[in-house]
Amino acid sequence: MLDSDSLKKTFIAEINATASLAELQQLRVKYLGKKGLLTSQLKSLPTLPAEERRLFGKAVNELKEFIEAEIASRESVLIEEDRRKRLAAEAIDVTLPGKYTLFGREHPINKVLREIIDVFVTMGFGVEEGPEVELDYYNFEALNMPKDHPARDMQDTFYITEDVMLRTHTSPVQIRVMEKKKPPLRFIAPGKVYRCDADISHTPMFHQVEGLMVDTDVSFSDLKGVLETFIHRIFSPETPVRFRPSFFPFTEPSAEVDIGCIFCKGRGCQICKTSGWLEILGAGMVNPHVFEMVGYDPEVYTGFAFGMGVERITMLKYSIDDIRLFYENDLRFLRQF
Ligand code: 2NM
Repeated sequence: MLDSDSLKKTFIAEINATASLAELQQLRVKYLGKKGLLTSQLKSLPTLPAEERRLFGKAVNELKEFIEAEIASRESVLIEEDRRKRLAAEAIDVTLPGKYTLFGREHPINKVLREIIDVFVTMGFGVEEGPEVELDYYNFEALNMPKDHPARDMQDTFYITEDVMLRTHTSPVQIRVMEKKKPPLRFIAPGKVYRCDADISHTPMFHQVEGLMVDTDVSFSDLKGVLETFIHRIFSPETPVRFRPSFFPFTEPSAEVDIGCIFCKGRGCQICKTSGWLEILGAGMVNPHVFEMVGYDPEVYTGFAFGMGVERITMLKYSIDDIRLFYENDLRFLRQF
């Protein structure tokens, strides 16, 4: 016998509990499928007495239509719910901050180094490089600084062995090039150098550019012309330049080159120690003894040489008061250049 009412009640409870289209499909199979509850009810139809058959058949059909209609309406509810969930998950919040890409940029020291190289290349100078781990002979001996020379005390050297060290200047590159090539020569040697020193104006590693020009008639006025041109290109064409007598073992005569203080315009301030001038370069005529060391005849050839610290020039160019800022990797500093 068909208990239409209890079957209907069970069905209503079950359909209300369905939470997905998959569950609804399972329910459809359970009631309306080939081996479903309603189909098996209809199988008992031929066994019933004729007068009951009509009523029973009608009840089963009504229940079937009811179930089909309920499933169809539940299906549209679930489809709509599904769509809303999918849209909510796909929603884009256009008020969120965007993802942005951080671009790298050239370090200020490399930027100024490149500008310095460019000025000398424009004046016809070549560019030469050499090892950062250097022999005593190239770093000191050939530059007229023998082992007992007091000038060696001026440089606190990082020694690796007694005869091997981190180069304290790029001058050894000039020696190596002169050993290999005959004059005329005109080149600069940019690169890293090392000195055991650390405070607001010294780092254990810094950058230098040294230059050398050798020919049969190179004069001190050639040196002045080249360095004045360099300074006027790197700073401004109005920058005052002054050459002041000095001493280096590898040049004679030697000079230190000053520019008018860019902070006080020459009036005198704390930075230029009230002198109105700032030292930016060392230079001179190559000492004849250095030429002898590389096999050049000092009676035939003359030459000028100069050297500068790239960090110092960068600090003056951009009014930076502490050299350590270059090597702290603080992006707030590095992004300004
Ligand atoms: C300086 C100042 C003066 C210099 C000399 C030489 C060499 F190898 F040719 F002798 N190279 N660099 C030189 C001269 C460097 O730096 C302050």
